This record gives sequence, C-alpha cells and structure tokens, in this order.
Amino acid sequence: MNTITRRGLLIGGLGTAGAAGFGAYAATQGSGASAPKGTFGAPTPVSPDPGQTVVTKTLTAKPITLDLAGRTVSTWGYGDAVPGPLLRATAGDFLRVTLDNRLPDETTIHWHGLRLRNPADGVPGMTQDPVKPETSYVYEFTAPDPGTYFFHPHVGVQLDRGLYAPLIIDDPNEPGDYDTEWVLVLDDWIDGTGTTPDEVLEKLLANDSGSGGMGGMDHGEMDGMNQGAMDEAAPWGDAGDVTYPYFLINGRPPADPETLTAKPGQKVRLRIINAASDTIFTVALGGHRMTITHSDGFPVEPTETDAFYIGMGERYDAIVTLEDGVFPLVAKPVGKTSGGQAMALVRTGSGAAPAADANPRELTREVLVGSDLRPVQAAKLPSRRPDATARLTLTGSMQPYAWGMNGAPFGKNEPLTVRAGQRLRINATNMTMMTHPLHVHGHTFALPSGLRKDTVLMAPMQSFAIDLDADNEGDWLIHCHNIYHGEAGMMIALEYTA
Ligand SMILES: [Cu+2]
Repeated sequence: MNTITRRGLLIGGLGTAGAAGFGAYAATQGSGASAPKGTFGAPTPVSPDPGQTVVTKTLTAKPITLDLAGRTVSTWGYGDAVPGPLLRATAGDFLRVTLDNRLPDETTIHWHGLRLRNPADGVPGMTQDPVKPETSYVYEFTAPDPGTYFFHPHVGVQLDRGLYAPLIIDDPNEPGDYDTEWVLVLDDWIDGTGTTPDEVLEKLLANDSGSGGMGGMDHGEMDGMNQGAMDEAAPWGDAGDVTYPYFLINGRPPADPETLTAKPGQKVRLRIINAASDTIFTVALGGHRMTITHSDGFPVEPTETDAFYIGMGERYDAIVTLEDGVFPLVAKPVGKTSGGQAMALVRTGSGAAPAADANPRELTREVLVGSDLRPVQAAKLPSRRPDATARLTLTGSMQPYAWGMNGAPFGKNEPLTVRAGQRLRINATNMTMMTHPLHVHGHTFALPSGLRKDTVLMAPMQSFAIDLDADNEGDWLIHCHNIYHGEAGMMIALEYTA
C-alpha cells in the first residue's frame, strides 16, 4: 500500500484491529509508505526513586459478560466486572501496572488525566506499540497529582466496551473532611446489545460516502444512530451521535441500581467520572444540593449547585450532606430521547426506592457548567506570559461523518509544536455545530480563569484560550473525547521540538 489514507486504515481495520486508526500516526510520521511496526519494542524499565512507594497491579483485559438488570451481554472488561477494579495510590507513588491482554484484539491502557512519563501514556503508534493478544505490557510511572482519574484503552473504540475503571490518587496533605466516599462511573452502553462499538463506528463512517456504504439505508433508519434531539435547556446543541439502549452507573442500569448507604447527616465525597463515549450527562442527587470541590482532579473554590454537566472524560468531586430517606442519584443524558437515564440509589433511611425514570427537580434548577468554576489559588499555573501560541480549530460535520482538527483529520493535519520550558497558549475554537470534550494528554491546561482541566466541554462555536506549561517532553495527543469523533479524525499531535 503506497498511499495510506486515514479512512483506508480505519475501514480496513474495523472489527479486527481497532489500532489501525491510531496507527495512521506512525504511517505519516515515518517514511510514509510503510507504516513501521514494532518501532517501540518492549518498554524500557524504569526504577522508583529511593523511598518512593511502589503500587503494583495486574489488569487482565478479556471477554466477559455483563448483567444488565437480567439481560446478559457480551463485552470486554478489565477483570470480571464493569467498571474494572479501582486502582488507588497516593500522589508521588510509583505505579507498576501489568496489562495482560487476553482480548482477541490489540489494546493499550491510557491513564486519563495523569501527567505521566510519555512512554506510559498508552497511545499506540505514538508512545508504544499496541499490545498484541496473549501478550502483556508493563506500565511504569509516577502519579504526580492527587485527584479523580480513570483509565481505558486508546485503541479504536474499545472504550465504548467495558474497558474502563476508576483511578484515585490520594492527597497526603488533604484533611479528608468527610465521612465516606463514593466513586460513581457513568457510561453509555451499546456493546453486546445486537451490535458492537466497531459496528457503530463503521455505520457512522459509512455516512461519509453519501452513496453505497449503507446499502440504501438512510440516516434515520440506522440502528444505533442518535436522532439528534435538542435539549432546550442545555447549551450543548446536538450533543451525541449514537443512540444507546442503556445508561449505567457503576455498570448497572436504573432497573437494577447500585445502592449506596450511609447515615443521615453524614458528609459524603462523590467522585464522579464520565467514562461514556458519546454522552454528556446532567448529574443531580434528588433532595440535595451538592458542593463541587474538584474538577479533573484539581481543587476549585467550593461551589454549591443543584446539578452539573459532565462531559466525556471529565471528572468532578462533590461534597453532600445527606438527608434522611431514599434518593435517586441521576445522570440524565443531554440531548438524547431514548435509552432512559443512569441512576443509583442513595439510602440513609427507610422508604420505597424511586422509579427508574425518577426525575429529581434538581435537574431542572441550577445546572452548573464546569468551565465556570473558579480555581483555588494553589491550583493555578504561575502567572506568566505565553512564549508561544498555537491555533486549534475543531472542524467537521455529522453528514458527512468527517471530523478533524485544523481542517484535516488526524494524520493529515500538522502537529502542534512546543519547546520544552515554554508556556504555550492554544487558541482553541469549536467551528462545528456539536459539543466536543477537548482532551490534552500529559499536561493539564488552564482556562483564562486559571481553572485547571485536562478535558473541557466546548459548545458549538465556543472558543477558549488554554495555557499549558511544556514540562513533560514527548509526543502527545490532543483530541475530542467523543470516542467516535476521535476515531473519525478529530485528533492532533502535540510534539516537543528542539
Ligand atoms: Cu467531538
């Protein structure tokens, strides 16, 4: 193959090697014609510093089944459950995690939000070779910042299976002024319900051709395609592409919800992670107001609200003082009219459980937009003028299904560049009519308010100037965390140059 296009790689790889999309990077960075295989080799072992605590874990990625309120579906997961096992360490610890790949496909693990060493970032073709079936790979890195994170593959649309789990980095200096903690992982679910995420992607991409591809089906007839319902109250426009039959909290649909128990009056810390591939949620706890304390791991000025939006890849921590009774904790998909909602139960006393379609009034009161939060002083980047600027436009459309950055899909767009030590200002603009969660690997950035994020929701036609300190050398990805947009090309490289 002499001229490799990104589309050729994507469609050629569907169903067999989801890594093909990210492999386009290697193809365009090397000699062009022959995509280098095995260019990274085995990871170079690194050693913890003296006195550093080592946290060791093995994660087995494998086919499993998931019980959705009595309906059993086949999927892929880490270990035996969805989400996979909680990984927990303290800021400054050295993590040594072995990925044991028992999947029938190549995979990797990306440690979402962590400013870790580049070889551990989990992007095949950019930081490592994909991990082949029946082989393993050791990730070794220091976790520098406390916070709520998660991990997932960075291969194809594998994230839209059950391959995700929470990662909590504790702060050794935080007083922990709460009685208990609940980790809530939100997801949109389609795998094993008659289709797979690879097939969903294939249908979305077929929408690009305008002829053939779909065998005469029009958009409205496609399974698994969102009908584009607009949510009047939300600022996000047409928020998703895929129609999901289920929405989950901690791997369970509302018909069989997780029940979180505590005593009335107790203070609970919620750590809420959006692991969905194509769904923004509005989150509320019936009968309560929440105080948001952290965004993407970093502390914010505590902010009370009835509800908040959470985009794909974002995390929010909140403190709630619990009332007496049984309450629905609802994550309502934005802009989607089928598939219901995600829900867990909070039980501190007696009472009947709320129905699966419980609609707490908090959802329609004050809904906080995360990028409006204010950082605490300690979370700000040091004050400094940018040394360099870069332009980043989010481009593309639903019909045809073609997404890119700076006017071209990944592999055809020019990488952004920065020199080590610079403060880089990225002037990001969403030039599309959809909302995109913009995610930067290996760094956290600051919004103009100083708010630190690694993933930020960008509404249609919205702009942000985001600043980052180039203090982590390597080749990194910047991409939309709608996993289907990313795979369709809405990614760009950030490279350190001499
Ligand atoms: Cu997007």
